[in-house]
Formats: sequence, C-alpha cells, structure tokens
Amino acid sequence: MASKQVLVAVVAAAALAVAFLPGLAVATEYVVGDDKGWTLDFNYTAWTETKQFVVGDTLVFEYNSGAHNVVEVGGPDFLSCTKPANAVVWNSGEDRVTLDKAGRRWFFCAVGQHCQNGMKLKITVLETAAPTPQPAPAPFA
Ligand SMILES: [Cu+2]
Repeated sequence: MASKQVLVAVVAAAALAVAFLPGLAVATEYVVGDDKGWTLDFNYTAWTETKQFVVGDTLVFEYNSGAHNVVEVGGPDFLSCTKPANAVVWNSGEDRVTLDKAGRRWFFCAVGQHCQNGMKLKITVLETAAPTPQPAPAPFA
C-alpha cells in the first residue's frame, strides 16, 4: 500500500511541475530541423508547427558552411526567394539568431535554387508563452 501512496505523490508532483513550467519562462534554444539541421529536403513548415517561439529564444542553424547559408528577409522577399542587396546573411555553419522581439521573421538559404526547393523558414515570435488554461476564479462569497 505504501508504494501506491508514493506513486500517487510522484504523479502529483510531476503534474505540479508541468503546470508551473510555462511560468518559468526559460529561454529555449531551437536547433532548426533538429538532428537534420538546415538542409534541403526537409519540411520546415511542419517543423515550426510543433514549436512555440517566444522572445528570448534562440534559433540555431546548423549546416555545412560551404553548402548553405542563412538570409533574413521580409515577407514579400521570402515568398519570391529574393535576396536584397542589404539582406543580413549568416554563413558560419552554426548561426545563432536571437529572437529579440515579437512578430514574424523569415529566413531562407540563398545558395542556388535551395529556397525555391523549400529551404525556407517562417516563424512567429510571441511576446510571452501562450497562457495555459486557468481554473475559473471562485465566485464572490
Ligand atoms: Cu542551401
């Protein structure tokens, strides 16, 4: 019986930890594409759909520096895969981009036809993590 009580306590503690996690606001580092990195033949749209980006988080683009690069552009240039002359370009092969403000950001690889072939990443950065549902407040007594 004692072991069952211990189990209940552990489960309760874990539930509490999960419930308070969003409040900790720990900056998260996202390796773009996870173990695949920044590459061709990867669906970055699907990748972003499972993430929630918040101000203070960091994107890390990992790739072979001779094969790819990372360019940050505006929305219209993102759609047309156009790299403006004044675009910010990263090419270290391990580029860290801090998400320092809320809003949309657009990145693509400007090597060859990589952008046209889907090597592009669009994200939305939130001011704070989306709130988790809270229990309704107790009615006034
Ligand atoms: Cu590329």
